[in-house]
This record gives sequence, structure tokens and C-alpha cells, in this order.
Amino acid sequence: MEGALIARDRVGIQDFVLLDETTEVAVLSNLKKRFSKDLIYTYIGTLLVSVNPYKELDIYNKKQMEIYMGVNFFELPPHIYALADNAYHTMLTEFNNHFILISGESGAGKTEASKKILQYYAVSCPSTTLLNTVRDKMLMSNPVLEAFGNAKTLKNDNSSRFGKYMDIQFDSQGDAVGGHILNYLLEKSRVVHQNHGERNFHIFYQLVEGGSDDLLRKLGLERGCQHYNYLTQGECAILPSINDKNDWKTVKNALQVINFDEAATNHLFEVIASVLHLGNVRFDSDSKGYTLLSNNTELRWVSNLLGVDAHSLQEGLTFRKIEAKKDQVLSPFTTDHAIYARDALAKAIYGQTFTWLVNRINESMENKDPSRKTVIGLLDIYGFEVFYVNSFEQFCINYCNEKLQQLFIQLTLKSEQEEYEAEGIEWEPVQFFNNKIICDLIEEKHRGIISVLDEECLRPGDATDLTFLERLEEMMGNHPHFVTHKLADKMTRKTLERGDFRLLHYAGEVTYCVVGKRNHNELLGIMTLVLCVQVATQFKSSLQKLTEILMAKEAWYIRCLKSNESKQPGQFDEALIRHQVKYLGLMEHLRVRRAGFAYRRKYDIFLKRYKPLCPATWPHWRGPPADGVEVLVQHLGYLPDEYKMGRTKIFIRHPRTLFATEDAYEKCKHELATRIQAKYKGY
Ligand code: AOV
Ligand code: MG
Repeated sequence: MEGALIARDRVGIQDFVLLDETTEVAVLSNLKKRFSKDLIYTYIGTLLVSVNPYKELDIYNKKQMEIYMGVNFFELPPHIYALADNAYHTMLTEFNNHFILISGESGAGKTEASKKILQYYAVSCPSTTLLNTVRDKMLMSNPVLEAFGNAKTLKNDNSSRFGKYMDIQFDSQGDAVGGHILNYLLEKSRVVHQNHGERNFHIFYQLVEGGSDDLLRKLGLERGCQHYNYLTQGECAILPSINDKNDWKTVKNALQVINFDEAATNHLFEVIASVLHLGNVRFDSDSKGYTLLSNNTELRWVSNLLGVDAHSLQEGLTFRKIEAKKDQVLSPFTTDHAIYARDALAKAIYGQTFTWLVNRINESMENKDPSRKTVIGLLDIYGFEVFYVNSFEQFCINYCNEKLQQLFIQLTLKSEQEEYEAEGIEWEPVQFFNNKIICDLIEEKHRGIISVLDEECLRPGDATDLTFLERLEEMMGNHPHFVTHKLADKMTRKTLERGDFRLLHYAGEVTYCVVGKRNHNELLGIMTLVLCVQVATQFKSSLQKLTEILMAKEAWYIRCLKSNESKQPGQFDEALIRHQVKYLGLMEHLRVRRAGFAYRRKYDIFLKRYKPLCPATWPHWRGPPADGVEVLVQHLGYLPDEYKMGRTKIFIRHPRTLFATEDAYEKCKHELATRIQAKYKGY
């Protein structure tokens, strides 16, 4: 198919680079126009912008996939399949590794996008029966991981509560031969606590709603979420948008596909059930203030299901072991402490199970012949989020988004600069907001928030969450992106409580609460703090590793925009979208793309298309394509200022120059066709 290299859509412009003016107003109006016609995708060069339609569109079927297979990026209307296909073909022809970075705030459509890409590869890559099984496993890993790692939040009914990076491995024929998943920081606190309007992880509800009578009996569970403390805090266990019974069936099937035999499946649900039982374990205090179990039934189920001794379990939940000289002394917990220990155990069990699950999935997708392979990595993490109360988890999630934004800035600006350099083209750098300052504020050695947290916990004895906050104030005092009640000006102070600190993230302000608002117990506060440190430090280094993995690959970007806060189809909330366009750096990206030159093409491709426009190049040009292009554009009357000749490509400054050429080409093609028709009419 020839098609137009830069087809102009009937509705709006399909590549922002070709807009006449790069103003925010023009960008928004183009997005809006397209959105109103269900055209949710638009390019900025090879970057794909996607606006969540909140309704099923008929653009993801097999027929659509076939249309996009092997077709040049700009020949068809923008689509996620076009991006997936281009990454795939570039990988095959250049035999290098790629990754697709999908970003956007919570509910913007990242997870859906990553699923669409995986489905595209499942259908479009060549297949053999053997490889079909690998492919099925990759596809089926999704419902399983979503059941265990996603939950309803206020932002998204299917919100990812873990970060996921998946490598899809291909052999030199382009067959998908294996996969590997890296997972990042699961939001474990959700297992024991959910805010109002939110749920625990889907799997719990699926089990108690969908599990067979027989299974529930074996696990000692009653049907219905209302029986479980861990499932009812958010007061929204049952929702019209989620069908737990059906999802249960999907997950059960998926588990079979990814090689979970009966024993493994049983084991998995025994562990899940044990968490539900733990949540129902209650404590009383006796006359001396010592903690006792209210009753033994739940605990016995936990010990049965996990195969641990009931007595030690009870002791662990109600007493603290203190090492005194060579002896061990048991000191009774207060009820608060016992609840804390119970919840910590539930979180640990769930976290371990999740890791185990990911490992099992990885085993089942393992590439049996790892010689010569290339990969396409898919990155789908939890999006930037701001809630009424933001705790440590939000801090990590937003930090992760901050890092990816930094990666995006480095890679896009760097690669653009390199392209101009490689082609010997002079260019004016574009001003942009670099969020490195916020990344440093969080992660810098000895001075960042994570380091302060780390040091504070190492201080003997007297560290509390309040001293942590004081230390932060001391260290960050005049940092432009850090505010606390004490540091704030009069106006801002009204919006901040004493135990909070606020970060001015690239995507907006977030106030984090340091002092436990759930239980105002100082000792518990510091325990949580210690746990946070172990995670934050680990998280920091795993993000560092991820950055290295990504930096070694060629990048493709999908920027997802949330169309409205109420999850409604057809609603284009202009203010909300403007905000995202801003902080995602889309305007800067666009300007960088156009910094002087909106359009660039390899000489041979440019010449092949437009050579009918000049007698000297038509029908054949003998000589270097660059010379042919020079002759051609001279003939077309390009002014010296309008274009530049690079080493392998022609760079054109304004879209209108190219539009004129494209129009001339269409006219010429039409005339040629008429002439040919006329010629053959006589026969
Ligand atoms: P997220 O991954 O970006 O949020 P999702 O991909 O889960 O967001 O999308 C949220 C919801 O929006 C989905 O459940 C769908 O209902 C709808 N949606 C998204 N993309 C599409 C699409 N292309 N077509 C139709 N509906 C769509 V989070 O995981 O919360 O950051 O942490
Ligand atoms: Mg998601």
C-alpha cells in the first residue's frame, strides 16, 4: 500500500508535529476534535498519545490487527497496533532490543494499552503449535497477576497496585519464544486496610464469591465478602462494574494454562484463605492488661492451612520475645501491638505469595532455547496518584513515576540531540522543566528523603516519625519542591497539618502524612518507619536497575491521558487534560520534535515517493539519492531556509512545505492515472 506518508485525517491532524502552530490551545482543540469522533490516538512523531474513551471501541479486532501488520507508521490512522508493529519490525530488521514505556496517571489506560500490545503480538507473530503454548501463557499471566495485584481504588476500578516490567522474547524469525516478568513493590498495606470506597485485591472477592461450596468448606470459608474484616472496610465489596464470579472462572482457567496443577492451585488458595482468617482473629485484654485471643477458631484455621504450629502462632501474635543475656523472656503485647503483629503477618504472607506467583509464571514462560533472541519490554506501572491521605505507598508510587519521567526526558531530548548531531544539523535547544531536581530531592545520597529516613532509623533509641520530619525540615528547608507546616507561608500553612510534608511533584502537589493517622501510637509509628526504610531503600535500587535495563534498549512511548475523573464515556474534561498535557511534557516534546524541523525522511524514501514531480528524477534517478533529492526540491522551489540536507535524511522546517509537496504529488498521481486511462481507452 502506498498511502500518504503523512496522511491528514479527515478529523483533526493525526500527528501534532504537523499542526500549524504548537500552542497548547491548538493541541487541546485537536485532541478534543478527535476524541469526539472516537479517535483516541494521535502521534507526536513516533510517540503515541492515547485518551481513555471509557467505552469499548470497535478498533481492537483481528481485522484491525491485520490492517496494521507490516505497514509504515504514517500510512494509516494512528493506532497502538501501529506502534507495536513498528517496534516489532524495527527489532527484526535491526536485530536490537526495544521497550515500550507506557505512562500516565492512575486510570489513564496504561494496563489496557499493555494488554492490547500483548494481544497484537499474540495474533500477528508467526506461529507454530509449540510456540502457541508460550504465547498463551504470556496472555494468561495477565488475568492471574491482575487478580492478585490489582484492586479497586477511588481512581480506577482495576488499579494496578504493583509495577510490572515484562520482556517478550523473540527468535530471529520473529516468533515469541518466551517471557519474563519483573515486579515492583506491591502495595501490601491494602491486604489489611482499605480506604473508604476502595477494595482489597480482587482475588479475595473472587474466591469467596466464586469458589465452589466444596472448596470453601475445605478452606473453612463462608460464602460472601461480608464475613471478612479485610474485605469490608471500604464498604464497597460488591460493585456493578466488577463481576467477581466470572473473573474467578477466568483466573481458574488461566492458572491451568500457566502450569498450575491441582496441588499448586490448592496451595495458593490455602494461603489466600489463611489471610482472610487472620483478618478475623480478634484480641481482648485480661484484667492485667495482657492480650488474649478472643477465640481460637480462626487461628486454628490459619495454622491448619499454613501447616504451622497453632501454639507458636498464638505466642507470636500475643507476646514479644526479648533476648536477655542468654535467656529469652516473653513479654505480653498490648492489644494494639497484637493487631499490628497480626496485620504484619498477613501482609508478609500475601507479599511472599505474590512473589512466588510471579516466579512460577516466569518458570512457565521460560525460553527453552535462549540462544539468539531479541526482546520487546513492556513497562506498565502504577500511575501517579493523589488521595486525601497519602502514605508511604503513594510516596513510592509517585517517586517511581518521577523516575520514569526523568528517563523520558533524558531519552527523548538526548536522542533528538543525537539525531541532529549525527546528521550534522544545527539546532536550538528547547527549554523544558527537568524533574531531576525532584528525583534528587527524594533519592540523592546522604541528602535525599530516603537517606534521611535511613539515617533516622539508625539513630539509637529516640527516633520517631516526628524527629524524622524535623530532620527533613533541617535538611530540605529551602528546597523549592518541599514544604511542611513549619516551612510554609501563611496561606499554604492552612492546608498543611503538622505531621505532613508536601512534595511538588512534576505532576502536581502531594501531601504525605508521616505521623500514622490510622493509629496515633508513636511506637507503632516508628515500627512502620523502620519497615518503610527497608522497602524504600530496596525500591530505590530496583528502580535504578530498571533504568539500566531500559537505557540499554530502543525506546517507544505511549502517553496515556485520563479524559475525566468520573470514568464516563464521551466526557472530555478540558482542564484535566490540559494539566496532563502540561506535566507529561507533551508540549516540550512537540517543540523539540519541531525544533526547526518538523519532518525528516531518509533520502531514498523521500525520492521514491516524490520523484514523479520532477522531469529530472522521473522515472529514474541514477546517482546518489541525496543528489536526486536536492535536484527535486530545487525544482519544487524550496527556499534555502526551508530545509536542510543531513547525512542520510532531508529535514523540512515547516509542515506546510511538505503539505504543498504532498498536494502536488496527489494531483500528479491523479493526472498520471487519467493519462494512462486515456491511453488505454482506444484498445
Ligand atoms: P491504568 O493502568 O493507567 O491505571 P487502566 O488501563 O486500568 O488504567 O484503565 C482504567 C479503565 O479505563 C479500564 O478498566 C477501562 O475501563 C478504561 N479504559 C482504558 N483504556 C481503554 C481503552 N483503550 N478502551 C476502552 N476503555 C479503556 V493505574 O493501574 O490505577 O495507574 O495504578
Ligand atoms: Mg494499571
